[in-house]
Amino acid sequence: MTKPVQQNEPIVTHMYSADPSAHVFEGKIYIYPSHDLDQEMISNDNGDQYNMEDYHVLSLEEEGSVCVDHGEALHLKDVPWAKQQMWAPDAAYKNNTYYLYFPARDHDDIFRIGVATSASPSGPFKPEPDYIPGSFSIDPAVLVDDDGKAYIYFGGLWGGQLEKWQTGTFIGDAEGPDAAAPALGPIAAELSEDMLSFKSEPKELSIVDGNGDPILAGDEERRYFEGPWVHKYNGYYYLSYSTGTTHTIVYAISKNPLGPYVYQGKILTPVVGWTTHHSIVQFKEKWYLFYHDSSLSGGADNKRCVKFTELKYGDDGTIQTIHPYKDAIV
Ligand code: FUB
Repeated sequence: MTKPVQQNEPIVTHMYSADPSAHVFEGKIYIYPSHDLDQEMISNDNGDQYNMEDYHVLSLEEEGSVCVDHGEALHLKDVPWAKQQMWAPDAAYKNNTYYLYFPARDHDDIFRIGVATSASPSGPFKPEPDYIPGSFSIDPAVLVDDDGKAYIYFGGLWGGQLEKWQTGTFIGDAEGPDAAAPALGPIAAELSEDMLSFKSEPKELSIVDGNGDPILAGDEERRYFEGPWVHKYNGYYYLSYSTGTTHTIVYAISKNPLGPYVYQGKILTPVVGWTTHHSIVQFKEKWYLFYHDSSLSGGADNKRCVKFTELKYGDDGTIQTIHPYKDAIV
């Protein structure tokens, strides 16, 4: 890619990319996306169409620069425990090491979360031989807090199998809660010092409304679906996520990384395509939302493209809702 990238444009067009996790490492914005394959797949609620096999790391020197593809950073064939579907990853830096966290189905078709390490933010990453003990479901996101403690957030409904873990073990035919019951929340755990295992037992995060009442499973405009991301702003932890069936990125805040989180509002209105997935990062004086849509492929669910746009806060810490196509014809 040799063209400078502007806001709300695909950051790369030589391949399909999705699920961007953006971080500032070594003075640049590094983006850890999924790599959607250019193949026709039948779309279903199980997510079989997202049949990805590897990760490429991308980077931007700054807004308006050319996006660099650093090449393949990890491939399915090099991960002994993984069978298929390398979905949304994230990266973190600690102990002079870069860590890539990624979900995949194991040889029993159960989603687990693996970790791979590198001395460089662009990889290549060397996977641990087994998945993180006790891990399950999809969409890991890692926050290394100001005090050095690291937290991992994960979980996704439907193809992400979160419903199947409500008893603590995998029940293949388990359904989600009734519409009037509290929704399932994302799962969170503190990571060990070496970042390779859970220090604390993974626990479900509580997301409540302004009265302290849990968001209900039938409240599809606000309930958690997948794609958690936690960032800090003015001393608050902001948990943002996709609402799945209503295709919106929303957020909730807390004074504690492990919640409870109080629902606030919408960050991103629906994009072209079924899935919506994002990350939020500060670079120099600005905050950015990285997101994806399916505009590059003309709407194919499994062929998405990563974009970014500026994210702004109100004086009270609320995030201004972003309408990505406001002045554009898509
Ligand atoms: O890319 C595969 C899956 O689609 C991700 O894990 C979800 O967050 C959704 O974007």
